[in-house]
Amino acid sequence: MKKTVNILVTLLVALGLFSCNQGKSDGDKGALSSNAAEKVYVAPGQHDEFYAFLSGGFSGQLSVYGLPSGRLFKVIDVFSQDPQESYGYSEETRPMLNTSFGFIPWDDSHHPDISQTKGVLDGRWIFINANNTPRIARIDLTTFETAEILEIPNSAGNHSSPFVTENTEYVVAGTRFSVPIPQRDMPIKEYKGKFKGALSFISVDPENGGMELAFQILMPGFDYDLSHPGRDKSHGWFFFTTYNTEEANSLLEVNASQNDKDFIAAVNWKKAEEYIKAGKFKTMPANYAHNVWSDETHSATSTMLKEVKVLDASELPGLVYFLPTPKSPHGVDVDPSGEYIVGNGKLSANLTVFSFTKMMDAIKNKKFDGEAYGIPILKFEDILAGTVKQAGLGPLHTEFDGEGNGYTSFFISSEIVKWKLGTWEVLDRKPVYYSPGHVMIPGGNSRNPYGKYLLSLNKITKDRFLPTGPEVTQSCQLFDISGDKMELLLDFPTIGEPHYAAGIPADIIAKNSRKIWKLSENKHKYAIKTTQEARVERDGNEVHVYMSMIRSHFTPDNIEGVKIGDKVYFHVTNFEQDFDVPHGFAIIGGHNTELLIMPGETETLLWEPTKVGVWPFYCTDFCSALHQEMSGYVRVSPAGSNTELTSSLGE
Ligand code: K7E
Ligand code: CUA
Repeated sequence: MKKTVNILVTLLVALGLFSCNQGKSDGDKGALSSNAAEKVYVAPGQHDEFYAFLSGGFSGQLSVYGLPSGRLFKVIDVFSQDPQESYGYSEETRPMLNTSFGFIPWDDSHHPDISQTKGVLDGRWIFINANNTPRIARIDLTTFETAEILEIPNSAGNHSSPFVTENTEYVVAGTRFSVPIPQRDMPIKEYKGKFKGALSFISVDPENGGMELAFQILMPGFDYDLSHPGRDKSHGWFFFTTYNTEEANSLLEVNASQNDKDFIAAVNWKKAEEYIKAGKFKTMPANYAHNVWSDETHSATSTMLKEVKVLDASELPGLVYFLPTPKSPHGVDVDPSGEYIVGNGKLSANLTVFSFTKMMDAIKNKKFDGEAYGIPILKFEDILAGTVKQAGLGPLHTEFDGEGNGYTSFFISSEIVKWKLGTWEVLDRKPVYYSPGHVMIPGGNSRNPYGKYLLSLNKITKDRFLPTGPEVTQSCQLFDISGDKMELLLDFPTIGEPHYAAGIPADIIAKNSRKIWKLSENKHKYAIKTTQEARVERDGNEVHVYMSMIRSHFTPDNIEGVKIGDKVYFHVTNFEQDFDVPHGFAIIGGHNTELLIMPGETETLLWEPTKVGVWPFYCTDFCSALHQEMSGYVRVSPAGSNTELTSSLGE
């Protein structure tokens, strides 16, 4: 009885119906071993052993940390405008944020995943999803910049995304919300049976990473929450959790929790490829943006694409099977061998683990337990590998250490639980502060995890850090998992709400990191290569300033003849060819941001002067002892005046 009450209280806390009074967490200090500080200490001038890429959640960004130190290196602006690097403000980067809904300067990004070759992290690219306006971004890990963004049509709440297959054949994106496909005006009450979910398979060019929406699989109108690829023996399959198999369209917290079991959808994507080859797809009209950054022109282009190939899972045998999984599963995770598929039922105390071998046997022998919308349902008992019993409350996500152990986050009981694959026994548990979402082990979603550290990405911090008003930081906790028992080493604050993270040994990518851009290879339309080319040109009310920057001046630095009503485009090229010498450019009254321009690069700032006068511009990056001298003036005359357009330096 007491247990039932406890479970009830914990559930109420989770549902936000019960005041969460977890109090100050001094109890865990004793759990810190005396040498924890040593284990996270990276001496001055030394480098961290791992990169960790943390999604920003509602910041729409991706932040780059070092492990074990927890030091923040960079925030990559993916779906959000960012003033530091003028991403989404400069003329060159604005097309990256174009969508079929127009310019969207924000999103909710949850899941970074690093590219793989033969099931091992190769560190070439990292992908991340935009939940709100469905998009997938590819970030180049030589530049740590967003290289490509592909909008996903027929999708809504792009959450079960973007996880990569063993050789990065595909990046997969699944819809969280089912919607009318194609979108149309219809009553919401007609949801059941009429709304559909689309699972998107995006092919990735093995040479340059270029993404293309290869095909979509049309599914019943459930919610597709998370996904993971099969690997090794299960390579060729992809697994998606579902909830709301009730197909409720209102009060989901009650109406979508009716069924004892929802499903994991097992998708045979090699079969899908066969169906595509055999022409069994429908071509649907669509409208979605494909935004590509060019390292040659230092500019982005945005193209609208008009159709998509769709496979209907209800009509194509062998494409999808349903694995009944208790109780509104959230995460689905596949162990390094590809044999075990873990369903994390968020309203369940047990973890359900399926066997890929048993699943294949059941499919071969056609042992089904009915169907849903023409998709066969397998029998729970036939495919069950084992259950991790009473491991905790509210399991969300699992990762693996490559030593035969799984690590699962339990949101409600606020702990990480280590358990053994095959025997399903619980080996260790540690409290975390508080309410973990994902856990991350570097390479934990590949054939080859680096099982030294585990990050717990926590939703709530309460008293863990100095207070900063009503909004307090979210955080990570770093554990050493190299021993039998997990050992808490460090708390560190994060940018935004880190839902998930991806980690990789630093030596895989550090050596490829780009240092400068070669000025001689700069193909930007408005680039200049010598100061002789620096100039101003008028084209109607557009003024184009071809400007260079080098320590410690701009060429030109005096400009006259700009008039009210002009659109002034400063095309600024950084002539430096040394590592770590960016210059900035900012002008008074600018309506966007400064520019921060890397050596060899050209960027453009649009300025529309609103006041007559003589207005200064300056370098925003402290670049040399004479940085404060790096400045200039623009004279702005009234509209219609006949001040001649001129530019000069040192006259
Ligand atoms: Cu569990 Cu969006 Cu992966 Cu957050 S999700 S926790
Ligand atoms: Cu250039 Cu400061």
